[in-house]
Amino acid sequence: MSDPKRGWFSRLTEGLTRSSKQMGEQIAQVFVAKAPLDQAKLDELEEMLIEADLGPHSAARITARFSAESFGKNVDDNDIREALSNAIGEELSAREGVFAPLSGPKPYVVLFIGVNGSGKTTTLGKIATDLKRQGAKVLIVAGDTFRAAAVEQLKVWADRAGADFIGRPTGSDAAGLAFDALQKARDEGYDVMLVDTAGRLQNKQGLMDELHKIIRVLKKLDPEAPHETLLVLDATVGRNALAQENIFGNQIGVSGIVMTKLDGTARGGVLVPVAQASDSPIKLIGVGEGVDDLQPFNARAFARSLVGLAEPVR
Ligand SMILES: Nc1nc2c(ncn2[C@@H]2O[C@H](COP(=O)(O)OP(=O)(O)O)[C@@H](O)[C@H]2O)c(=O)[nH]1
Ligand SMILES: [Mg+2]
Repeated sequence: MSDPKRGWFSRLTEGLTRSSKQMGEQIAQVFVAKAPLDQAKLDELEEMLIEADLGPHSAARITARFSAESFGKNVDDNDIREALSNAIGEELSAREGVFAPLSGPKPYVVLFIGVNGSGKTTTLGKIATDLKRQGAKVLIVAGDTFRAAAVEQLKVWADRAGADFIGRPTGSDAAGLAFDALQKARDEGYDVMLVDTAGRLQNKQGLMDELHKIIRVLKKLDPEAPHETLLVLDATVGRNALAQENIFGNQIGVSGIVMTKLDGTARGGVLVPVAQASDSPIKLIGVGEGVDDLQPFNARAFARSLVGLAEPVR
């Protein structure tokens, strides 16, 4: 469980420890002694970034940025990490997005999509809790009608958050539920409506069809809805996250990405190629299972954590 006294940055850093420790050791090896920063070393750096799941394109660009950094005479391990984190941070800074449901129209409809186990329900629960703390009127919609356990799990989150909840028996039509929920949210003046969805149906096309149908019926009531479609990706699946981004991004359309489980993986580097490949920015990151373990994505902080540097100075 999360300890609120510990900052999210330390949770992120600890989570990425395996990535950053590995990277740290490799950095030390590559840049050992004070030999000049030659092409061979840059090639090794690029290779190391690829091994850390950053992907060939991002690795090449980051290496190019890194090589443009200037180094003093007595370069040490820390200087190298600083330079590398700068290069990664610059690469990602344009990929930061803001999730601000209370600044938009009401009811602000947020759709959570992604494969089973990626963290949709948990992320929705964390967001609901945060919005309730801010005094918002929140409606949670149990759009994963495929599995009974999914509805139960979401209800627990709703109760804990103090948010209102609308669900139907297993096997009910998710789009019909979403339509009725939006009607209710409008009639009753909700600020935000959070819609959970299934991550798997009988087959992939079935799932895509269902998501399209949910979006279609929401638009009947509000052409702007959903105001946000958050794709939830699990960092621990490594480069599979890229394939998922590709499928959901192309077939459904995504307005922001949430990357979860950065607290427990050596594969957090995959956030970089996902951010590069996606048309939509990274908005939030999950750094644990607890309510407070969801944070706005900060490129610089992420980059520092990835290379094993201490908390950024604010
Ligand atoms: N460590 C960790 N676990 C997470 C995070 N987000 C979700 N989980 C866990 O991942 C599992 C699947 O999450 P769930 O929300 O049910 O995924 P869904 O199938 O997409 O709805 C659950 O055990 C969650 O507690 C995270 O950021 N960190
Ligand atoms: Mg779920």
